[in-house]
Order: sequence, then structure tokens, then C-alpha cells
Amino acid sequence: MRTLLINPPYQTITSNWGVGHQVPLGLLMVGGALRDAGFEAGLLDAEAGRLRPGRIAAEVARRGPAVVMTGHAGSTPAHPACVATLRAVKRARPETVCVYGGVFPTYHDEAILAHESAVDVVVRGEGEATAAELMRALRDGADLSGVPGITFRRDGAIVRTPDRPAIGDLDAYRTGWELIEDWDTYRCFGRGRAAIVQLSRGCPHRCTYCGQHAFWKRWRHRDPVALADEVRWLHDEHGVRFVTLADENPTTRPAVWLSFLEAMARHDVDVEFFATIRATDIVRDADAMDTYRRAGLRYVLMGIDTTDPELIERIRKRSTPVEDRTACGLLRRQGIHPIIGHIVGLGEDTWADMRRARRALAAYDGDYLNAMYATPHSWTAFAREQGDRGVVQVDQRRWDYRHQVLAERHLRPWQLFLAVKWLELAFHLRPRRLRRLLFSPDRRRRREAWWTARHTAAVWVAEIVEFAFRVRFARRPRRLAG
Ligand code: B12
Ligand code: SF4
Repeated sequence: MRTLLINPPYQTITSNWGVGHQVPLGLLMVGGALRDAGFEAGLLDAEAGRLRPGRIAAEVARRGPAVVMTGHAGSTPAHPACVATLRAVKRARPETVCVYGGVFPTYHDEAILAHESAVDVVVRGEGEATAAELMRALRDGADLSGVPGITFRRDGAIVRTPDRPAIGDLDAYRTGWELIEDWDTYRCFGRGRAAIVQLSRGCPHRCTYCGQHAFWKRWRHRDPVALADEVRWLHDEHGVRFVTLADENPTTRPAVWLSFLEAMARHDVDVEFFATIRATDIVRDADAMDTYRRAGLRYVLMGIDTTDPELIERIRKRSTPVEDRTACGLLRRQGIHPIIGHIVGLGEDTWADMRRARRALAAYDGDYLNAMYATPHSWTAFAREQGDRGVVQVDQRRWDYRHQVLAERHLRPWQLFLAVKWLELAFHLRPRRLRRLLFSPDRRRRREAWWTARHTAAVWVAEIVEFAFRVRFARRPRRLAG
């Protein structure tokens, strides 16, 4: 029984002008599980190929799969693109079973099935085991209510089977790398071919605005040495030179994390990494910074979120400005780029707050700033707490951290946008930072820094153009909880 996994044609400025399109890891993991269970599975990357619904429909008609599966990592803003994809599939071949998975559909399964006839089954939670079991049930004509972790329609009613427990042994599944047709499609940070891998799933922390920890249920990890071997294989076999770690919190257990880094350092391959790591864990690992560098860690995104200690407490970040600043320094001294994740809209911002944030962020002296807007995903504590706030952005495609969603009491949308663009500019144009990055004595590093500078600038300009001509805000914000 044949399946086609479709990465939907969801487009963002950050991918198109910034880091580039990346491998759809979630679909590759589902694809690996399906193939190992004996099913034929192919991949159509409509995001990287920028395919329109008509082309997707034509491709489905040509390949003739019995089942089409879609889903996207940016699951909230990509939802309209996922639905448009499945509608096109149904129009082209109504008999195709359309399956939809990922984080957003996991929490909106019933509403999606109630309103979207192109979706036949929603897979909730991790997809590997559920997708394989679902395929077996479809092949055998069995009752789908025996498959845990799905929601589907039967005789007009919506049936929700019990949740599936989290996968205990992540090493029991593999990523279906063979589904990638052309590795040159996926490149990152001027380093050439790029992949994404996952050492662990889940996170023991409980930041109020983040829903990832609940999605994965509990923290688990893969065999760190086997993962390092896989990265070496990706390098040797496919020429991969840049790897993003998809983990929420890879550093949760120091022994596991350091064992992965040491295995990578031993392999000594020309691969560099991007990882998201908590500032507190970098401070904890201060003595292991040399191992971080030797393993190839090159860009570390830290969700610093706010420089206001009171707000850090309120969002339960369990960090302090001193640790955040210390972490930036520890990384910088090893030539690892600290990227500061900063969120506006967690509280009610004022011009004075923005000026204070600029001063504090400059003192942290990170190399890059990723400024984001608070986005109230329905399944987070933050969304429940902010129920009384207004929503200025009703277009779901813009619920992507790069557009304002929540109304602010003191700043109008254009003022907040201006303040964010000013913050980004002021941060990136600091002479100390420019000297360090763009005029580094190392020629290769200098070339990469210029690549990143060009792409960061392109995103900055493109977002201003988009704001001026394409982004619209609600005249009368509706209540979030309304
Ligand atoms: C790597 C990454 C990126 C990379 C690569 C993205 C990519 N193309 O894969 C880059 C840097 C490009 C990126 C960009 C963005 N990202 Co990003 N990214 C991540 C990160 C760190 C890991 C994603 C990942 O691979 N997870 C691992 C895989 C295995 O999980 P998964 O995709 O959820 O898939 C599993 C299940 O969900 C399920 N599943 C998923 N799809 C399907 C489909 C079917 C049919 C089935 C059965 C099951 C299934 O099964 C899979 C295996 O168990 C996460 C944070 C995190 N740690 O999760 C953020 C995250 C996914 N990103 C996010 C966002 C918002 C974005 C951007 C929109 C930001 C922006 N405006 O630029 C863009 C989107 C650009 C794009 N075109 O992809 C948010 C999404 C929030 C949400 N609910 O919408 C996340 C969760 C960050 C966060 N903490 O909130 N991102
Ligand atoms: S924001 Fe990061 S540290 Fe906080 S709960 Fe989410 S994944 Fe964990």
C-alpha cells in the first residue's frame, strides 16, 4: 500500500530569504517507520519546491498513492497550507485517504475534522508508531478505533481513540533519509548541505508560553554515540556539513549530552551544529566549553526571552539575567555564536521597556538576535493566562513568532513593529560585534559571517516590505478567550 508524504508549500521570509529550506524531519521520521513496517512511502517537498496546489494535485494523480500524509514543524502558521494541500489531493483523487499530523492538529483534532472534509484522519502526538499501525488497519480494512492516538470520522461522528503512550525506545525508529531526492535542496548558514537530527524529545521545564514539553509528554533520549555515528554517516555519504539539533532541551542529562559531544569530537568530521540550549545549562557546563567547540557546536540559540527579572519569574523561565549574560560570554570565548531569543509581548511593552531591553541585550553581547512576538498557542498556560488580551492578528499564517498577534496597551502595531526593527538594527550594528564577526582573522569564519549578515539583512528588509504592503491588523481586536 503506497503512501505519499507531502511537506506542504508553507513559505516564510525566514526560510526564503534567511536560513533556507530545511529537511522535513518529522515526515522523514514517519517515513522511516512506514518503510520499516513494509509500506512503500515517497516524499514530495512542496515547501522547498514552492509547489502550488495544482502541481501537488498533478503529482498525486501521477504517483497514485492510496494514502497521503501531511504535517509541518511550524504547525500553527502552516495549518492553512496543510489544509490547502489536502483539499487539492481530494479534488484530484477523492478516494485518497488524507492523514494529517503534528503539534497543531494534535490539539485541534476535533475542530479540524468537524470543519474540513478533506481531512480523513488526524494523528495525535508522535507519528512513528501510530502511522504504521494506521496503515496496517487501512490495508487490512480493520476498524480504525483500534488504533490509539488518532481522531477520525465514522458515520458522520467524530471518533477519538485513546492517547498513545510516548515512545519508550527512540532508537527503535530511524529517520527515512533515503526519502530525500536531492540533498542540494537543503543548505544552511553558507556551509552547504544541511540536515536536522534529534538526540532527545521533551523538556523538564515549564515555561508558560511553550507547549513543546507537553506535546512530547516526557524527556527521552536516543543513544548519543549512535547519533554521532549517524551524523558522521550523513557527512560521509551525503556531504552534510551543517546539522541542526531539533531537541527542545538536549542538555537535560549532562552525561548523555556530553557523551554525544565527545563522540562527535572523536569523529572529527567537518560538520558544524546549531542547537537550542538553555543559558543555565551552558553555565552548568562551563568546564566543558572546550568539548562544545571540538564537537562542532557553532550556533547556540538561547531562549533568553526577556531581560526583565520579574517577567523571567512570571513566565517560569527559571533563569536569571546574570546567568544569561554569563552564558553568552562562555560561548563567545570558544568562538561559538550566541543567538539571543528575545520575545516581545509577554507583558505590556512600552518604549522605555524597549530601550531598556536594547541596553541589556547589548551588555549580554550575543552575536545574533532573534526577536519574536509572543504567540498564544491554545494549548499553553500563557494562552490561558492572557485570555482577556485582544488579538490583533486573525490570519493564522501569521501566528509564527515573526508577526504581532496580541494587542498591546501602550503601543500600536506599527509602533511595536518599528520598535522591534530598531532593536534588531541597534543590536546587529554594534561596532564591537561587527569587528568581531565580519573582520575575524579566520578567512572561513569571515566568509560565513558575511553570508549570515547578508541573509539577516535580507530578512530585515523583506519583513519591512511585507509589513508595509501585506500585513493587516484587526481594527477591533477580539478577546483571545472569546
Ligand atoms: C528545526 C526547527 C526549525 C528549522 C527547520 C524547520 C523544518 N523545516 O523542519 C528552521 C530553523 C528552518 C525552522 C523554522 C521555523 N520554525 Co521551527 N523549529 C524547529 C525545531 C527546533 C525542531 C523541529 C523538528 O524537527 N522537530 C522534531 C520532529 C521529529 O518533530 P515534529 O515535526 O513535530 O514531528 C513529529 C510529530 O509532530 C508527528 N508529526 C509531524 N508531522 C506529521 C505528519 C503526519 C502525517 C504524522 C502521522 C505525524 C506527524 O510525528 C513526528 C515524529 O514523531 C522546533 C522546536 C522543537 N524543539 O520542536 C521549532 C518549531 C517547530 N518551529 C516553530 C516555528 C514557529 C518556526 C517558524 C514558523 C518561525 C518563523 N516564522 O520563521 C519557521 C518555519 C519555517 C519553515 N518553513 O519550516 C515552532 C512551531 C510552533 C507551532 N506550534 O506552530 C517550534 C515548535 C518552536 C517552538 N518552540 O515553538 N524551525
Ligand atoms: S521554552 Fe525551552 S526550556 Fe522552556 S519549556 Fe519550552 S523547550 Fe523547555
